[in-house]
Amino acid sequence: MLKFVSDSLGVFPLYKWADPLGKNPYSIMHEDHYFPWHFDGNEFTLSILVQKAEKGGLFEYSPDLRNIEDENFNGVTKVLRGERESVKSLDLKPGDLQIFKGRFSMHRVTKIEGKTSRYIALPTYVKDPYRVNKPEHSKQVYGKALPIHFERNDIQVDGLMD
Ligand SMILES: O=C(O)CCC(=O)C(=O)O
Ligand SMILES: [Fe+2]
Repeated sequence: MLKFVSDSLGVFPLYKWADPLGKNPYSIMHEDHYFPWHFDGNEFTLSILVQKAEKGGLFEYSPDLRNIEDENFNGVTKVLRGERESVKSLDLKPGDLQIFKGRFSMHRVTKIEGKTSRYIALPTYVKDPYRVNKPEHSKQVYGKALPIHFERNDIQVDGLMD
């Protein structure tokens, strides 16, 4: 899988993420759950949808909204205010496989409507085999931070805020 992702992206070397909470997550979203706009702590994520919501649960993203030279707060603000110009929306089918650059492309999952939960697998990949999420980021996404998140908090990543 690592070789497949590395070859697909043309990124060498590529590593599985060291973050114990973020390295191999899956997400289960029930009715009314949504995942708000965010950037990831890791560069790349592969996703495979396992079960689709009856309605909603769309993966939306703004491709390459920021890069390591430019946080593009202007562009981020526009998307957060609801401007749709740079936003793409994917109504994934079970079995669909994506590789996305979640550190640079702001993304979200829209609200799940109806009783069918959305299941998705989300293995994660990085350029730096050592670093992990910032403690605050880990708390927000996974509900807790572990000692490793504090121990590795000071590592300079790529200059982006989070
Ligand atoms: O569920 C998805 O499609 C995206 C999940 C996501 O953005 C994340 O886990 O950081
Ligand atoms: Fe994400």
